[in-house]
Amino acid sequence: MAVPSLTSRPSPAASRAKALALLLACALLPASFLLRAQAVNLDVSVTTPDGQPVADAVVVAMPVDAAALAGAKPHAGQIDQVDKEFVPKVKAVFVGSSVSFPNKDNVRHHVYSFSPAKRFELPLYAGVPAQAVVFDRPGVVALGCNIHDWMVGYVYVSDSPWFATTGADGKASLAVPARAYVMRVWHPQMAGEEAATRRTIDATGAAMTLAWQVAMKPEVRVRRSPAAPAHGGHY
Ligand SMILES: [Cu+2]
Repeated sequence: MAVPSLTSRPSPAASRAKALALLLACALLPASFLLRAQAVNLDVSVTTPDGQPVADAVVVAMPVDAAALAGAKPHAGQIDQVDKEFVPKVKAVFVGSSVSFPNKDNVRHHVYSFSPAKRFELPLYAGVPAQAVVFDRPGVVALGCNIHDWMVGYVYVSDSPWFATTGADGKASLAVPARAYVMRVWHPQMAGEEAATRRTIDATGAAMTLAWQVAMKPEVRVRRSPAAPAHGGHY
């Protein structure tokens, strides 16, 4: 009686099929992996029409195919109060994200917003408030402090998880999956509508450079109270 050998060689046809499968796997797998993992770096600059860099501008990349938003998760952000100012002054978060407002000053703050996208109030507090604020609707949320009228800040609640905020040099960089996007720019002092900055791009290759020129309104600021020196004082 013939006992099948454990080391029996596969038929030549099976060997060829195996080799072909291996070749295919080698050829196709890395390509599909790369396609999925490929990120396109968007290097954005925002300036005024006369070339001055615009800091604190929010740049949003909204996928044309809304299905690309599936699985995007909210995150946790933070806006400090330092020397009686909001730091950063403009904070962009993905919708549903929470933001904490730690008070790093030795005076108390009373942070609030009356903006339709999020009405909230953190009554007079020192240190870190117990509750972070969840920003559950897209839009701009203007922040104020009941004690220090000059304190102004903004939470930009983005409907896309792909966004960045420009630095002092007016530049921002976002890494986005390769696909088509409608880009847009927002700034608290911009003269025109955010919608007017919309631009459709097809993000391909390793990197793209994009530039916006945005006309700005002068910033209207409440003067810091002389009774409220930068350091010390009760309020
Ligand atoms: Cu304050």
